[in-house]
Amino acid sequence: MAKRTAFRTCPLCEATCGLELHMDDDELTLVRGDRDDVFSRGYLCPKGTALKQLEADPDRLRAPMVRTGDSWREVGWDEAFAEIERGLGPIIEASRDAVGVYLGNPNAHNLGAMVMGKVLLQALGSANVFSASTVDQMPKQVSAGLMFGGALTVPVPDLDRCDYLLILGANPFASNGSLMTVPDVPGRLRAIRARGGRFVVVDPRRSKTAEEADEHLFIRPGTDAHFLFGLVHTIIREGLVRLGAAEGHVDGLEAVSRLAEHYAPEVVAPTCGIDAETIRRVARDLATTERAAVYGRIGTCTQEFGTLASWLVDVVNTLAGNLDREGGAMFTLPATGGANTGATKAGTPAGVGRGVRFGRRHSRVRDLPEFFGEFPVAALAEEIEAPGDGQIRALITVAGNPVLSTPDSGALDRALGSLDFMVSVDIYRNETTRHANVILPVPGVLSRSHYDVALYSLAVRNVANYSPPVIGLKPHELPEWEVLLRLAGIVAGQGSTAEAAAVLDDFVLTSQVQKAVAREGSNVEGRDAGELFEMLSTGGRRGPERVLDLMLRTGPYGDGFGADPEGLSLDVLEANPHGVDLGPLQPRLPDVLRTPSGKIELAPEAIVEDVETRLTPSLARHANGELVLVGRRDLRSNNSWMHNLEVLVKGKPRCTLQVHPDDAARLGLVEGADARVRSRVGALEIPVEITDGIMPGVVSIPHGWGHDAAGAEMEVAGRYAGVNTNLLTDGSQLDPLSGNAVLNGIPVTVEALVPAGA
Ligand SMILES: Nc1nc2c(c(=O)[nH]1)N[C@H]1C(S)=C(S)[C@@H](COP(=O)(O)OP(=O)(O)OC[C@H]3O[C@@H](n4cnc5c(=O)[nH]c(N)nc54)[C@H](O)[C@@H]3O)O[C@H]1N2
Ligand SMILES: Nc1nc2c(c(=O)[nH]1)N[C@H]1C(S)=C(S)[C@@H](COP(=O)(O)OP(=O)(O)OC[C@H]3O[C@@H](n4cnc5c(=O)[nH]c(N)nc54)[C@H](O)[C@@H]3O)O[C@H]1N2
Ligand code: SF4
Ligand SMILES: [Mo]
Repeated sequence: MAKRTAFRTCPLCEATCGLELHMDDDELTLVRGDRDDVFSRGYLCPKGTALKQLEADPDRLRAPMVRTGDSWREVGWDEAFAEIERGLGPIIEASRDAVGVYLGNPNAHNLGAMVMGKVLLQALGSANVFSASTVDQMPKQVSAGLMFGGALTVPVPDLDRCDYLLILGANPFASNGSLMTVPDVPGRLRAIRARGGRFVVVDPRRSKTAEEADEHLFIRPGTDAHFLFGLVHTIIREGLVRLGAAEGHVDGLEAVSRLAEHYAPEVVAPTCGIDAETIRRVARDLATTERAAVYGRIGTCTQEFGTLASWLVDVVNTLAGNLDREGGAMFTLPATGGANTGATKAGTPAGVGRGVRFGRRHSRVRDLPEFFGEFPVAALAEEIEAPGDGQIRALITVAGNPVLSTPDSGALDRALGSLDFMVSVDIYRNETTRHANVILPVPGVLSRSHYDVALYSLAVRNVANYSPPVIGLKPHELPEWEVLLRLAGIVAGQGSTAEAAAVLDDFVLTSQVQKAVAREGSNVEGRDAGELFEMLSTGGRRGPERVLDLMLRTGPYGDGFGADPEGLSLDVLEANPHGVDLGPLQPRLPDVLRTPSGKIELAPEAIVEDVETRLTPSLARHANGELVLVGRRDLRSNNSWMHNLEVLVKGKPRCTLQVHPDDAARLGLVEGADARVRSRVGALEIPVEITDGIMPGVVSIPHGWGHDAAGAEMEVAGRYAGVNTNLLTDGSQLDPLSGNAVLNGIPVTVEALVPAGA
């Protein structure tokens, strides 16, 4: 076989770039951007090329590992599963809630986990489910759920047709975009300017995206909701409300007007640090530019008013007539169906659905409500540590590193050390998985298939692209989805054999088939479920592929699309290795809605209450000289887990404390020297980087660092350890509407460790 070229979608971030992989037998020798990819057209970033080093990384786990005390040994799968049955068995027997689960970010980029991961949760039946969502996008899911009726009914900016984009709390030049699936963000943002449009960035830091923008507005951390309300106030006061496509589909406009009265630009300006005239100008630009959109991301979510800011982004989009309009903020129609397809029950008017409900359960210690089936991860440590009925005594982590990624992680680190049993499905022994009793490794990127089930529902074009595995599994490897099914077999009491996993695999397909057959207008509606099951099973497909094939066939393009009368299926995608373009985003109102009223709920009750009880009173807060901490991302990072690749971490240190020159002078901080940073919950020491690219009164530390934990085995990361900023973030600070952690705007004090001039 020797030399060959293969194509696949990069699974490392939300941008879904097509990669051209040069292979020599099973060895990856070169990574390039796939110029024929229908979506990315050859774009890639340094992480994409680092796939080569990731595949070859000697520290990546290749066999299951079992820990005894401080020592680890490699074992076979049978022994690893037997150890897990021994460890989890008695704990489950006492209480299912005693086994917690934490799902990390890479699950969202993993076909096997997306399709099969749920079975593990169902089989376990524990209330104690946590994920990275509550240190990330939960506020957006809550606001979208309340406004539009679905957790993934999130409008995305129609980037390629937009002429004015207001970006808050996002740095897509570094992150490559999030809740906005789009390869080559830099090129597409520059294209807005090239066609005479503009983009404006609101951020307490002058990020790379801000540098490239037409205008950058420094904003005091945590005050996006105030600023956005200032826009709403102006749009209403100046008679600029145009509902456009949303006309006739909106409830709650009056309530919003009433709330907005308190937020005149002059009133919010001293709170958010953006002057009143600028607020008016931005509001007018948004309302009068034909094709305009507001987009907010991590800085607007992981903060004190996360849900309110996320909600207001879409309120502004709606009032300015930019919702569901070309070049505005639009809804997707993903090929795998499910969310956003607009298929309703027979006899239900378009847009009417069940909506969302929260708080069906509450966490044991802090009584925090559940959102979309999970508890805030900020509550994980206390649920492990506080004794009593329902205490978590065992934990399963899948693709997560909460010891670095969740607030007050010093407390979580200690809590994990006190568990009776822990299992991690992961590719490294890192800060989190070092606490596990058993680590189950999964095969590398090249030996798994890929399809972005989650991310295509947020893509700025409707696309579908399937990547088969590039190399085969080695004899001792199990695909990740099968590892998850075998774990599910164990917690279901059916054992961890391949046969038990196969039964669960069939079960997943059967339930999906039954749902499709029962769904109005699903194009297999009313068909014989058994026949359909047989049809999908021919050709030897199993596992996630088989389910994906069903999703595509019964999805909105399954009946035919464009010039293709056959319709989408996995066969079609296999024949199109560069992907299938399903066209630009289309108007979706009202079909996309799922609210009980069938309307866009502009003023949901919970949101109105939060505005009245927390946001409006906070208008009295002005800058008081206190320093606050925010985060940032670097192009060459991926949260906590790609720091073991020398090509990405070498060069000038990236884990630094950014400080404005005025603050540095006042505090006696010296470039390159260490400073001590303290918050209510912790302290750390970190080198200072003085830059006028950050607002006075604000300091910044990136997350995902701090790789000096004893017992982790990531040699390169250990040499570039950095410090863990989540030692400073405070687990008691949550956005109450979503349970999301507050990771930006943390009050801190900073002192020089080596006094200036010493
Ligand atoms: N202060 C602060 N904290 C933050 C953030 C912030 O902006 N500021 N951002 C937050 C955000 S947005 C996120 S998403 C979270 C991320 O939080 P987490 O998901 O907890 O952390 P990651 O660093 O993504 O860790 C991913 C884990 O998955 C493993 N892994 C990688 N690939 C695979 C795979 O294919 N299969 C399996 N089974 N494991 C794999 C890695 O080894 C690593 O252990 O961090 C959050 N934390
Ligand atoms: N290279 C790289 N790419 C990534 C990741 C990574 O770790 N590295 N992580 C991926 C993940 S999991 C996610 S969720 C996405 C996140 O994608 P983005 O949301 O684009 O994340 P950041 O690059 O951290 O940009 C957030 C910006 O918010 C600003 N900010 C902080 N607080 C506030 C505030 O209160 N208000 C406003 N307006 N701004 C504020 C910060 O200064 C920062 O510039 O990136 C993804 N892509
Ligand atoms: S931008 Fe994201 S998807 Fe594209 S190559 Fe980089 S890491 Fe991969
Ligand atoms: Mo994230």
